[in-house]
Amino acid sequence: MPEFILMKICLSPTLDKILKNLKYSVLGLSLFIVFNAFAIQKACAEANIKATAEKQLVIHEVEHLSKVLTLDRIYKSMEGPTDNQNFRFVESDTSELIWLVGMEVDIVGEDGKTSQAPSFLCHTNVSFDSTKLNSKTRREVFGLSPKHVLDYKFIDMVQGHNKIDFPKHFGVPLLSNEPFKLSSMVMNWEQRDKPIGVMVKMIAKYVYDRDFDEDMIPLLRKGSALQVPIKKNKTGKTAGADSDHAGCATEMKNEDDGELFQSASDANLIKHKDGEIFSYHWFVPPGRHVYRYTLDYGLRIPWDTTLHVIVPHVHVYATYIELRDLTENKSLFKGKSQNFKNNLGLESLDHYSSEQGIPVYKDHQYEIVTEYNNPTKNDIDAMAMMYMYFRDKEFDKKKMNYSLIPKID
Ligand SMILES: [Cu+2]
Repeated sequence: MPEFILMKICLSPTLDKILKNLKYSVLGLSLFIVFNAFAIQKACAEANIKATAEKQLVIHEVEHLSKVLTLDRIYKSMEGPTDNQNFRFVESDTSELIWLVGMEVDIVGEDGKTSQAPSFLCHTNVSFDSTKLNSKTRREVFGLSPKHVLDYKFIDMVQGHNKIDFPKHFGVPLLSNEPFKLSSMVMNWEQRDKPIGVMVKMIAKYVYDRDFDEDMIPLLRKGSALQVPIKKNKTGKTAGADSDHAGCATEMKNEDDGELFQSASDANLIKHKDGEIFSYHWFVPPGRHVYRYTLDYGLRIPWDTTLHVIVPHVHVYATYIELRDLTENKSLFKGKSQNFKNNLGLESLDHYSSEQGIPVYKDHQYEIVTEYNNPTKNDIDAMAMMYMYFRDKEFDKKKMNYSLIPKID
């Protein structure tokens, strides 16, 4: 008990905290001082060292609530009510360097406080707003070359994975008052008697660069998705299925085994160089199926570097998602997923986070593999993505040019 109080006081230099602690512990502390003066001196000296070190770990949080989103019927993945808002970490006219170090997303009730089922979350993401700060200007401000290409989004929180903390001293460099877009979607697997209103609460964690004596390690985020080729239907038209996929005309052909699949939405179709159409949102028939996809442009990194964080995204009934280095024929990461007991949503999904990281190469070939085990009699929709954070070999805060920051409304 005395050690705890002592440490707390030593580590809490503000007067009000000291007084508060003293108020509740004056007797214990007095006795402790009388009998342990030398020990206090020594412990305080140690605590001061800790306090100095702690200065480097002042993590600020900014909280944001979506509008109320009403769930009045079944909404599957990617079909639920959404909220789109503008977002800044710090409301200020002056810009300074901050580092995003983590994020947490929770579902709450209409009061903005009461916890609701995490399975209502489809996704929350934060992206750059190029209409307010275009990528060319942003690169110049951050002192980056044209080969340093940012993905549109820089953080995604998804069902089964609603919290991420980057490894210690790693972060994504941002301007404190930079304008971003914040987008959230909820979903609902159950038929309900009454509509339910929920809000998405997002807490972003950041640190000020000025609070650090040593340099943070910059992270660059790149997302990669498993894609499945879609075969044109008999009319020559390539299209996705309707959301209820009744009368669906689109066939997806897995080239490896000739099995036929269906695209789950028109919005996620991608035309490849050879003209073939792919989708990263598809239907899985009943039973167990493995899908593999070689990433066309590798990991899309401009340098050989290390991979420190992987946040995967799969839908319910996925059993795992894996990243493989095909050049070296080895598995780099395999994340297993777990459904809720009632099978209505993803309860958990392994992620990867490491200070040491995994060596990755700009010229290697990589593959994403996933397995879905569909126990129902119907097709279910699927995705398999990885949001990866690489050590950024180019960013150097000494090359930042704040004078190039345009006036942003
Ligand atoms: Cu998805």
